[in-house]
Amino acid sequence: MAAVGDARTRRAAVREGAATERDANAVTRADIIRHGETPALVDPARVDPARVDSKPADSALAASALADSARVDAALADAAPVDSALADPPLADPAFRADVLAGLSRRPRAIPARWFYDRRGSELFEDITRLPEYYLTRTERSILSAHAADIASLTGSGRAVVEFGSGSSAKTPLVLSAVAPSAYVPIDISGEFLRDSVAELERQFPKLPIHPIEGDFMHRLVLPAALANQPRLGFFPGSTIGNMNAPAAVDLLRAMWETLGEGSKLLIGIDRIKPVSVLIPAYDDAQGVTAEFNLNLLHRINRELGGTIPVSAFRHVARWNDTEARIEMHLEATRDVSFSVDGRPFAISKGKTIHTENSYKYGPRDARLLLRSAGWTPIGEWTDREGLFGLILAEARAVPAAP
Ligand code: SAH
Ligand code: AVI
Repeated sequence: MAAVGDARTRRAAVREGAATERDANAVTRADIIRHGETPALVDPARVDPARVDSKPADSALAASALADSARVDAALADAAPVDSALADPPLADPAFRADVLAGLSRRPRAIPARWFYDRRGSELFEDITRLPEYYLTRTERSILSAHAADIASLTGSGRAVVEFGSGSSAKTPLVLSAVAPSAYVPIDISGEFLRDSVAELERQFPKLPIHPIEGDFMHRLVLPAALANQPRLGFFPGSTIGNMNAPAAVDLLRAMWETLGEGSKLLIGIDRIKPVSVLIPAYDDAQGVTAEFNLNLLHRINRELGGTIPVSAFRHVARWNDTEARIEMHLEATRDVSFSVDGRPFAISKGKTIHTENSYKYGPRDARLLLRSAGWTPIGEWTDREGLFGLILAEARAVPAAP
């Protein structure tokens, strides 16, 4: 696992390199569009109120946009050495505060998994992807490498590639090299990490227009105007769709359909159901990296929301829920604990948990049905020799009337 110091040094180097090597065009390409900024990402006219129940209230969104703005301004002015920049207390996202306070107040306690991904969380996820037990990343990469030409023959070239939850964009070059895209739009909630990833991609693809978007892909998006009239290919790797329950997954896939438009294609990675003896170690590895990833959520709450959570009083738990076909991650109190978050008192008894993540697994037919439920017709499917992981190419078609 990379030490924090090493990662910081590497990222500082990436930033410095990007600053000195970018040409004027690259500087433009590296500018990140934030959720709610011009060009608007949320198109209120297209938001279906029936699907926004779990979204932040308007006031929270407005406050969130302000906090985002301040955070990114601070990041853009980031000429200071990385260590001193990190010494500044991070600004709290009001949506994070609202989700944590609500999640600790309800029973069972649960906090949405998207809040794992602050900078440290994104770095820890990268460490997870290199673990021997975490078969998902290397398997999906091997499928992509083996079938890039088949995929490209079905997608054709010249599409704008829009990646949802792009993270380090580590798998992206495999796709970009195969499909000769007209543009690339990475979307991620983890802004600093997104910036670093884009800087690396710019070096590898110096002529490719890149339009990064920092934001929550659960909200309806409007793509940058530069993509108007360009055919689109959505890319949603890593089985991130598995971190949503079925209704949320269908909502997201439908929103992607509408964002990308009829005739678009979607290349999506979906992890498959397999023996528990393989699944549990993937989410509870011997080195304890996944435990650190899970516990980082508590550190983040302490850092950003003035929390007083005694992190050492919690342990990482990964369990298979067979009825729901999902891995669950929890943080279990190992003793009775009391703490406050944002000035509000909480208590958790020994043995009780905070549910922090679901990772749903799908059989091949289930995965295709999930896509069809949202208007995506599968047109290609690839897997590895052991059938651990599925990669599906689907097309956005108008759904025919039922017989
Ligand atoms: N696509 C990469 C990373 C997967 S990790 C891969 O296949 O390895 C999941 C990524 O999705 C993280 O980078 C995280 O920051 C991002 N993410 C999670 N929830 C999100 C949300 N609601 N909106 C935008 N990005 C999100
Ligand atoms: C990003 N997502 C698909 C990962 C997963 O496998 O559910 C997140 C993760 N959680 C623990 N390990 C990895």
